[in-house]
Amino acid sequence: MRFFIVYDSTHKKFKPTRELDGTEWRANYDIPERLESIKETLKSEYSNAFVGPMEFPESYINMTHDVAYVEWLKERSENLEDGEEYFPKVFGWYDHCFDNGTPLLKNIFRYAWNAAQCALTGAQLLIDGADAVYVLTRPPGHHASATLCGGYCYFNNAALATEYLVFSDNAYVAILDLDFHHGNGSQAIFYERSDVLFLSIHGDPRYFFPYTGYAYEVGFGEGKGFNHNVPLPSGADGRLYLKELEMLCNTLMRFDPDYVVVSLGLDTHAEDPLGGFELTDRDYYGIGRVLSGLGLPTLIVQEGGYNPEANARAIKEFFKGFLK
Ligand code: Q9C
Ligand code: ZN
Repeated sequence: MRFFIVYDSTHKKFKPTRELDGTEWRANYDIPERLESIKETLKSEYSNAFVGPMEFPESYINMTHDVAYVEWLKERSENLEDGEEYFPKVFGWYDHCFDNGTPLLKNIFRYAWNAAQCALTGAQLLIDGADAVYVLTRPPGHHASATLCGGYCYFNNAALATEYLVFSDNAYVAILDLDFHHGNGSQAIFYERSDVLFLSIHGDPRYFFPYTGYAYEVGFGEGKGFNHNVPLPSGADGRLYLKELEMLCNTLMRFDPDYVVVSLGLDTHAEDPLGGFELTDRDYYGIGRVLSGLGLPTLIVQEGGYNPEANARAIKEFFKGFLK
C-alpha cells in the first residue's frame, strides 16, 4: 500500500479565539491542538508516510472559488491588525460569509491557501500512483462554497482536490462526506454536475448546523441523482452509522469513480463537544475497513473533530482498519 500523510506545521499559527453563537460569545473550537494530537499519534506509527505540501499557482483557487470572493478574503486578510478578529457581517451578503462563527484573522488567506495546497498535494500524489493519502490540515473546507466562507471554512480543500483530479486526470470522483455537519459548500459546488458524486452522512438538519442536507436535495439538471444526503438522528451509534455507510458505499460503487475523496470529520465521536452522534473509538476501525473495502485510490481530507484526545484515538483506530 503506497500511503502518504500530507502535513504542514503552518496551521499552528492560525489561532481563532472566539465565535458568536446567536448573541453569545464562546470559545472557537478550531484550535491547533485538535490537529497536533492527531499528528503526534500518527508520527509514532507512520512517521515514514509524512510529506510536506507542494506549491501550486494561486490561480488554482479559482477552480472552485469566485475571483471576487478570493479578492475579498485577501483584502481583509492583509488589512487586519495582529490579533484582531473580524467577524464577517452576514446581512445581505455584505461580506462573503454565511455565519457568525468564522472569524477573519490577519493572514487568513495564507492559512487557508496553505491548507488547500496540502489537499492539492494529496491529489497529485494519487495521480502519481499512491493508493491512499491522508491530508492532515486545517482550517477545514467542506462548508465553504464558491462565494462564501462559513463553519470555520474558507477554501474548500476537498472540492479543490476533486477539481484537480477531474481536470488533471479526466477523472470521475465520488466525494464521501463523513463530517458530523452537512458539507453544504461541497454540495453546492457540485450540485449540477454528473462527473462528481456527492454523498454525505450527517446530523439532522432540523436541529444541527448548517441546517441543510435533507434527503430531498438530490442534485439539479445534469447533476440530478448525483447528490445523496443521509441525515441521522441525534444519538446515532456505530451500528446505525456503519449500516448507513455501507449502503452509501453501494451507491458509490454503482457510480464507478476513478477516485474517492473522503471529507473525514471526527466530530461524529461521542466525546466531541459539537457533534450529536455517539460513535466510539472502535467504530472508526469499522469505518476504515469499509473505506478500504472500496479498493479505490482514496484521498482522506481532515475536516472537523474538536476533542483533541478523542481525535487521536479515533484516527488511530481508523488507520488500523483502513491499512489492515
Ligand atoms: N454561530 C466543521 O466541523 N458553528 N465545522 C456554528 C454559528 C458551527 C463546524 C456557530 C461549527 C462548524 C468543519
Ligand atoms: Zn463538522
